[in-house]
Amino acid sequence: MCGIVGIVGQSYVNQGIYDALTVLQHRGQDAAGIVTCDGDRLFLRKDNGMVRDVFRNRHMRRLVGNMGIGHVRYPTAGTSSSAEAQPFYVNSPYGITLAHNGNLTNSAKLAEDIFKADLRHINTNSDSEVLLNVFAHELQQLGKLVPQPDDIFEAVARVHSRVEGAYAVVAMITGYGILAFRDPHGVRPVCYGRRETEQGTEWMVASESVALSALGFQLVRDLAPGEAIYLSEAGEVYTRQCVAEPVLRPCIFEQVYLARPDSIIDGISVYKARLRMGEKLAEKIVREWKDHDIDVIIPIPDTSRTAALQMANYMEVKYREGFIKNRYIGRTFIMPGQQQRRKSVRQKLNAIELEFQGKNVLLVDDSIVRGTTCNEIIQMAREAGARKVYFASAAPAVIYPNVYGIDMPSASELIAHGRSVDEICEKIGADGLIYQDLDDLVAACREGNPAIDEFDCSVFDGRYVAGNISEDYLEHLEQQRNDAAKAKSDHDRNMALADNEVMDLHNAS
Ligand code: PIN
Repeated sequence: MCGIVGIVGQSYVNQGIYDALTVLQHRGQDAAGIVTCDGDRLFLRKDNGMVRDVFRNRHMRRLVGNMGIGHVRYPTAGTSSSAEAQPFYVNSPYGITLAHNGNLTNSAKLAEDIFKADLRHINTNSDSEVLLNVFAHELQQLGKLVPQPDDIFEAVARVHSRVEGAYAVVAMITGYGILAFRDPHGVRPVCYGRRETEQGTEWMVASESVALSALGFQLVRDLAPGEAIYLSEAGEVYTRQCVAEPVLRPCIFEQVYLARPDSIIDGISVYKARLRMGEKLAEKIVREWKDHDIDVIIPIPDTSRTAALQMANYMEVKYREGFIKNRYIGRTFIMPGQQQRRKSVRQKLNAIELEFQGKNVLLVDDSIVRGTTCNEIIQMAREAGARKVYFASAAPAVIYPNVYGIDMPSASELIAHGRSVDEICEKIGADGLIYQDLDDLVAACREGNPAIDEFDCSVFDGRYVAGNISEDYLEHLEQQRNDAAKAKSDHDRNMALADNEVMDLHNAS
């Protein structure tokens, strides 16, 4: 998962993009980048790290220009070297920079085509670089000295016909404008908005509306699936549907956990959707655990708070903050995946014993993925004196890997893969476990926008809405994502970080 932003302003946009990236930081903490355009010159700064660490004063001073794009990256397998921080750049045609959120499921085939048929060179393992080169190639094929909006939209239409998967893209054409587009199923989110200033109107595109509202921009709307928006440097706005049969199938996991609660995605208030998830789950508990003996509902911070609060209201059970999160956590050096995760839970959360002593507690989390943290947290609740520890997940069981840009583990690492609810309950060491039903999750989200027929629920039901997901592809993913592969990429990343200190070709550092 990643965050994207683009601004066409009336004055320098460096601070605005930086601020927007900090607001989108929850979408990716692994790397960050900004590129700005001043006349016919580009200025790029990108590196591994959090936004506040990547951009220092000296970088910000050099990121001049009234338009620019930015990106925050979440680590996915094969994308941890700083050379794969975004935005990416190609010099022909016009000089194009691009950043994206999502995952191209035919990236390997496209990379081959780009090399053999389009005669372009790809220098990283990043599918964003692939996407950029496909777009650049298609725009170049139109052979215009000055690109018009029609040309840009035609190139986007051709990208859609070649590319498979989920992608929300922001790109900048040097000296001309900013472009954003969304895949034909609208799996990943992207919206746009405007802000009036004394000098005139400013435009912004972003992954989530919270980036707009935090900067004083008014949300105009989400991009439709398959739609593109082009904001010229002069501030003209063009939008165009670039696929013949768009269907909106937004990722439901954005509503469950990925997005900030103060965002509105495809017309759905994430906060309200989470309240409704709580209510539906509470209904299920009351239905299925008729004579429950729960004394207190305790959320596992932060995401689950909204749902847990509503559950407590509905069930007329006390709501208490029993775990306090440490906001300042140091790094864990050289520890393999599983061991590191265990240690980091204890560093992150601490129990307030008096909320647990002698009580039957219901712990609520937004989802259970690997199940390692809930195992640890249940033990912590028992050590804090809880009599019984029940566990509730505001999302259904996560059974299938994600192929649309969320960094989920491989199927074999998902605790619910191939296990019944009772088996999972035993494995995490709870006295009872309850999951949200998928129909209820969908209903909780749809209530915010009944015009959405379906969501991408692939991690819960294994149906990949954008199609063409073969067993081979899933097998390849399994190998890429297991802990051993991660350990290797961590090693590669450390080497790349060391390299980066002496070899930094593009960066405005
Ligand atoms: C964490 C949100 N949420 C907590 C992410 C843990 C699954 N995990 C998904 C639960 S926060 S595990 O609120 O953003 O801090 O099942 O993989 O152990």
